[in-house]
Amino acid sequence: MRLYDYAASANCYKARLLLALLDRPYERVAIDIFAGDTLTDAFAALNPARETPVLELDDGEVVTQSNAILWALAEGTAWLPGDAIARGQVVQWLFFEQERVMSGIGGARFRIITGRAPELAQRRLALGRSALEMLEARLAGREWLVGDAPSVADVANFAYAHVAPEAGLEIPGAVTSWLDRVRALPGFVNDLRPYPDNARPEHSRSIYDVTA
Ligand SMILES: N[C@@H](CCC(=O)N[C@@H](CS)C(=O)NCC(=O)O)C(=O)O
Repeated sequence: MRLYDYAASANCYKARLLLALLDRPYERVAIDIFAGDTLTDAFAALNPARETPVLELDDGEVVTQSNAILWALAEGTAWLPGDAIARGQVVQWLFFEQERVMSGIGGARFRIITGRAPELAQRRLALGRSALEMLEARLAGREWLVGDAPSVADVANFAYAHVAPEAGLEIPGAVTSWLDRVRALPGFVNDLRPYPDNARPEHSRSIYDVTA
């Protein structure tokens, strides 16, 4: 199993975190998304969206989209409940993560740290703030996002929620306690790297330099 992966991407960190929690061995293929590594024909053949992470199985099957990777890896483990409603709620929080946590917190943090698109960064920041408020409301009085055990819903949402202060966002109390519960899980790792210099627009060749 191979993970095409960028060390400073929290979408990629999600996959690395679940693999660590599951204690599953894998080969890590470093993709420098700001040095043009996703702009090659070879990478487009792997993922036409030119994004990391990409999981490639030993039989050649490929899964893209970080939360789809979490789902595929978690099937049959304690990280994905068996009950239909609980599974529906896990999907609910995976979509929430992409719509609000990644787009809001992650989108704002990326643009603020690397000095890109200030107006868009402010809109993303407002979305990120509302995401934290919604997480706070969900987590008040409960330990995990779904049911009474940790699941991939927690892994996915942890990835960008824990770096919210790097976008200038304050993490509220119930979310802080939940982040600490995730950090205390056996096998937990945090190998998310800071954005390097070549993430700044004047040095960068990535999909962000040809789109927004
Ligand atoms: N919805 C996708 C988003 C993936 C994504 O945005 N990946 C970024 C890194 S966080 C990327 O690889 N960008 C490629 C580039 O900038 O060239 C997912 O969850 O996997």
